[in-house]
Amino acid sequence: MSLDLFDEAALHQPPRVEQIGPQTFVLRAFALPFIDELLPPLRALLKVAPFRRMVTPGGQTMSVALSNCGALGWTTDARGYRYTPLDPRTGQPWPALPAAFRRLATQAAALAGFADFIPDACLVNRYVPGARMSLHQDRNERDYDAPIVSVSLGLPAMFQMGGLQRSDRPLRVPLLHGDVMVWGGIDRLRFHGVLPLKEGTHAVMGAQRINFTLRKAG
Ligand code: MD6
Ligand code: FE
Repeated sequence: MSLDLFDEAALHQPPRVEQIGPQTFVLRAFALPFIDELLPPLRALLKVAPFRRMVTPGGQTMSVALSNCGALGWTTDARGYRYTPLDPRTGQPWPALPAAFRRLATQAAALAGFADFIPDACLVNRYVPGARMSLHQDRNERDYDAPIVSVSLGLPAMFQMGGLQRSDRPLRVPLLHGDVMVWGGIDRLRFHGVLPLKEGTHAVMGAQRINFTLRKAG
């Protein structure tokens, strides 16, 4: 992959840490030094477990397409949301969590004050222009002590970080290629979502945003 001068410069900046809640942090450009180690395993896992649009228990087909890697993968269907060890499409285990994903997650979590984070699940989300994620809480994980580490690649998105009540007015956080969000502790159950993705083409990722969130689910 070739970098333009801007990317090349960004690669050598210290991480810019923005605190947007008591235990919520945006680590600007944190994933950029990892990109060359992230993209080949990402492509490989998507061959084994391609993106698919899942149906919510309410019967809506999600605009975001999903895949997973790691010991557990998040799925939804008419019966509800849950983590499963097998890809329901194939009956096979989800692809292994790539080592670079795990390293990135552990380092990002540490920078945000969560020592020794070892993820066992990684949900991979694909947004094309128009795709969105409505406000939700992440509450299918077994314990809420572990943080969540979320990596944004490709087109910019407007993330909404709400409060502990659905009715709390969300803060808008623009997330760019390489940004990493970490949240946990007393912020773990905050409502959040993503506004509809704007049209565009990203130099590295094309006309899409890929987000992956690393969790300890089991
Ligand atoms: C997204 N992310 O950024 C959707 N959940 O595409 C999430 O729903 C999310 O980024 C929990 C923690 C971090 C996240
Ligand atoms: Fe979420």
